[in-house]
This record gives sequence, C-alpha cells and structure tokens, in this order.
Amino acid sequence: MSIRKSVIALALAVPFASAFSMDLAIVKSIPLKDGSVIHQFKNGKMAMEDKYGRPTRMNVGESMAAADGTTITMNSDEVALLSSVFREHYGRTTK
Ligand SMILES: [Cu+2]
Repeated sequence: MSIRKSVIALALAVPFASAFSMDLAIVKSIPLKDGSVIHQFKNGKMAMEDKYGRPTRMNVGESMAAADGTTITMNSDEVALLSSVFREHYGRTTK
C-alpha cells in the first residue's frame, strides 16, 4: 500500500474508533507507589490496574499513594469497564 493510501485508510478508521471509545476513553492514568495504576475515564470514574496489569477491585473511598507522593481517593470501582478497555484497545484478555 502506498503511503498516501495508508493515510486515507487511517483517516477513515479513526471516526469509528472514537465513536466506539466515547464511554471507554481513559483520560488519565496515574501510577501508584506500589506499581499499580489508576485509570480515570472520561466520565470521571476510576478503575484500578494492579501491578501485574490486571483490572482489580478496590473499595470506593479508599485512599492510594500516587508515585508522585500525592494521595488519591477512589471515587468508583469500574473493574468491568477497565476490562473492556483492555480487551478492545489492547487486545489483552484478563483472567
Ligand atoms: Cu484504587
């Protein structure tokens, strides 16, 4: 495929991707001290990824220490949503 054709193909693919990911979009991923990561979705909700890269449960209201020293309070526990994101966007399956 020529470069020009590839660019056009990409331009056509993007609107579908963004329409799909409207609810699933992660706007922010914050690394924690213990190696896990908090993902914040576009709607403001959060989900945790453990240090092995798996979506993991956490209690709402629980505080976590971010790698940069700040404290973050869990406002929601969107494990299922994070699992979908991993499946759809990264091709990873979760156990
Ligand atoms: Cu958490």
